[in-house]
Amino acid sequence: MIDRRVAVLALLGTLIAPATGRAGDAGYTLTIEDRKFDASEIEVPANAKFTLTVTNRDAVPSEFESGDLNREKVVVGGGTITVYLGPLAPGRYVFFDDFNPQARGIIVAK
Ligand SMILES: [Cu+2]
Repeated sequence: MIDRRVAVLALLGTLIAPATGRAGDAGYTLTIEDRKFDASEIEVPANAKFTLTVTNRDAVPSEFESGDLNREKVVVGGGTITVYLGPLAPGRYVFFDDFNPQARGIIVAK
């Protein structure tokens, strides 16, 4: 019963996703390794939606956080998250790992 529900939800997810307009959005990747962001600076087009895929190669959890972007999302050790962002006005948007705040990076929208 539960399995069937999960299957239906998964199917709905694949059907609904393209309708949101996300499918054609540009995608960027960010890796957390040795408790640092790679890359620490990402350039994106201003005024356009995009996705940011964050993979944590460390064993300890991280939290992708940005007051500038109004986002906060845990990335478990070995895990990957997708963050939906934009459209952003031209500018610089700082992000950091809230579990290790020395790890910082910036998104530059141009
Ligand atoms: Cu936080």
